[in-house]
Amino acid sequence: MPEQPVDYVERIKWFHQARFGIFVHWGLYSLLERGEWVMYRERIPADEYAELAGRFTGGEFDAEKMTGIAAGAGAKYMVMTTRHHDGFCLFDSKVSDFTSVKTAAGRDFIGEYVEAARKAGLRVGFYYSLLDWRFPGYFEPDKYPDSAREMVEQAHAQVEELLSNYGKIDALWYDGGWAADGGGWKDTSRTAMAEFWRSAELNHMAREKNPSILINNRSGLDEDLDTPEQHVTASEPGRGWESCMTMGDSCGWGFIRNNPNFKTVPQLLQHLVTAAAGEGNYLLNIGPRGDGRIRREEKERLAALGEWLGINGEAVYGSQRCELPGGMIGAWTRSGRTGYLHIFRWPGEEAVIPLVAAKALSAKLLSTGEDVEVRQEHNGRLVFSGLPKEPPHPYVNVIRVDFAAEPQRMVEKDAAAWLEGRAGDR
Ligand code: JFZ
Repeated sequence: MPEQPVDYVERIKWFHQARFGIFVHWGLYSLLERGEWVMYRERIPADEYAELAGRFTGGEFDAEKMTGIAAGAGAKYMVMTTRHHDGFCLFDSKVSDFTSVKTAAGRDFIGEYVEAARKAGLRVGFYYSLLDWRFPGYFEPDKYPDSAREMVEQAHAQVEELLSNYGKIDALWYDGGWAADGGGWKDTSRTAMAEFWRSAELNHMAREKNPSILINNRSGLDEDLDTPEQHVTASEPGRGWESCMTMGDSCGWGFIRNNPNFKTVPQLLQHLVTAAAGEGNYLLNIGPRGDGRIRREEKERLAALGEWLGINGEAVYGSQRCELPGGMIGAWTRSGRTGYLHIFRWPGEEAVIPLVAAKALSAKLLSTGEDVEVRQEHNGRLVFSGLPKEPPHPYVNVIRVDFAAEPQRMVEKDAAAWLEGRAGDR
């Protein structure tokens, strides 16, 4: 008898604890160094593209190194492309020969990834593209209905393989459920998407195989997780969400040779903190080279994030929403009665947050470990004083504040009361 699906609140606990994951886009396209859409974007014929498999040996792909880099960054899970829109599988499949196991590499990279991730204490996610560009039926389903049907059947078979052959997988990250540009799909709604892929059936099977799995919203059904892409936007409270992002320009998740616009460490940290402040997760992408090596720009940034999380992790992992305003200087996260003020723009010796309707008992600057003087003035103004003139940590500094009650934002009696110093009741 199949196990019963596990209650949502229970299933999603680890995800809320985690807050930070590493996404990996790697495949044949990585060899061409022009992003993961290169086959379609450049209209490379299927046979010509398939020749790349003869060169894809992954000689430098080292799953333990990769998962070590992720764990060192302070990430708690990973999501790796098991196959992207080109249809090339990094796992062993009975229903396809277009895999790394049956071509030059002769390796099951997904198996290696799963084992290494578990060893490193990371949760394991699978990215799986429903669509496969090699099928004419994807682009012209009316003209090639058999091909379209085959493609859908292949997806069902492969998701089943992925959830059968690698033990317990924590997250299933669908992608590519959408209708092709200019293709034969008359109806581009999410309902039509879910009908085309038979997603209800597919996800039912997934949950039978693995009752605690988290499934994202990209098969046309909402399932467990929203997936804002390249921006950090919170879903409504109670709903799981995860913002995925590239470190470089948005055009490429797979390796791009010269990618000059890498985000800075403070930018990445602000995204992570903004996600944590909205009770969501940050899934930050890396795109290894064709041979599997991870580029220096990514390693350096991930190491810096890990260093920061080593000091400030308690303000991020398992974070809750906090009502308090961040003012000009940053954003708040919370854990019960403890508030964490993440300072993005260091104000100097004094920092002020207005409209705080809870008594602050004590405060501490996490980057130095020093206690911070804190007092409360009219209009709920919380004033931290005696701070260092210059930011002690170059990126983001966190002040932890222990409050006597859950830190709530003062409700203003009327919009002008603050002028008299009587914004709220406290
Ligand atoms: C998809 C892929 O096409 C892309 O290659 C990458 O894997 C990314 C993570 O996901 O791209 C998308 C998917 C969804 C949107 C935009 C790009 N969207 O919802 O706006």
